[in-house]
Amino acid sequence: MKCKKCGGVAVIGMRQHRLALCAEHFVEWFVSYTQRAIEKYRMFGTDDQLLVAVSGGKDSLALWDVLSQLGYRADGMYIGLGIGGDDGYSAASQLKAEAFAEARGLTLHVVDVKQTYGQSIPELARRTRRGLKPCALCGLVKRHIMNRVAYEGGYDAIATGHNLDDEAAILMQNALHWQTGYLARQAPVLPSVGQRSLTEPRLARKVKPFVRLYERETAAYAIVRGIDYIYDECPHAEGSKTIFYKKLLNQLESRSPGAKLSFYLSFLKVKREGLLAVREKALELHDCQNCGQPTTAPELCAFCRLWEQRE
Ligand code: Q46
Ligand code: ZN
Ligand code: ZN
Repeated sequence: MKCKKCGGVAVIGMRQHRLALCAEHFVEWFVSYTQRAIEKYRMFGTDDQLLVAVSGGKDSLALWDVLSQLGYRADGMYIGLGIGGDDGYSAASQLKAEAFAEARGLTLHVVDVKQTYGQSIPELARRTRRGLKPCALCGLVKRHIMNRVAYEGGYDAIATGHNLDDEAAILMQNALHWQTGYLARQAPVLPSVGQRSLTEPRLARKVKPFVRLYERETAAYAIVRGIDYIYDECPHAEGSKTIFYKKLLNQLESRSPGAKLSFYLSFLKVKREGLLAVREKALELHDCQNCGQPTTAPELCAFCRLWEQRE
């Protein structure tokens, strides 16, 4: 396989783009493809201060690397979930995130859930009603903390490393059940919600600059760039529906290159054309009485209720 640009040895072939590239041209292409997505979906501009949600994995570290290369002002945020004990998954991924930031002189905010709120995610899950699975709480906790850090730090947007495989798997899950509410809200950019003033959104805008990139491409980018990331998945991800749908989509992709990309991009097109117009009820938002984040609940938000009911 030869690089389409220089004829050198290609390190990756991307059948959906009919494109094979050498290491140098792949990095160049990857960075500019991300920049084009940022512009196409009007994610943010050079004046915006970004907060990158960093897990220590390939996608989030690759994203932080690309945004820094493109000259955006991007700080990182790592949330210590306390999964796997002292030398388990969370501890190991934190080390990767910290080493990445330190080597590049970047700012990383670290919030440890147990130190801040008293219990790790697995402990909290064990103590809640019926012993919920950690994943049922983890998303809610991460969203809350990300919003808090973004709000307190005056960040304009939270950037996450979701790639096309993530988005296509979620889309498949939602489309199989025609969950129109979720489908209407699935997008490369989620606008901010509830503003204290025009410059201080209470729920920060969320952006996903890697939505058009396949997972194998973000992995290849991380490797070519020499990024040291955590290879292991969170142990609680094992057997998840998302992984199942990713495998299904990859089978489809191998029979029909480009199927994943077209599935997702066609969805966005159909949505733009109004086929999925859902009459959204105007959500009435209040400030949570405890933390102040906007919530549809009359008193406490779901996050604060979680910590109330744990005993
Ligand atoms: S980190 Fe949290 Fe994931 Fe682990 S506990 Fe589940 S939701 S699987 S992205
Ligand atoms: Zn080349
Ligand atoms: Zn609250």
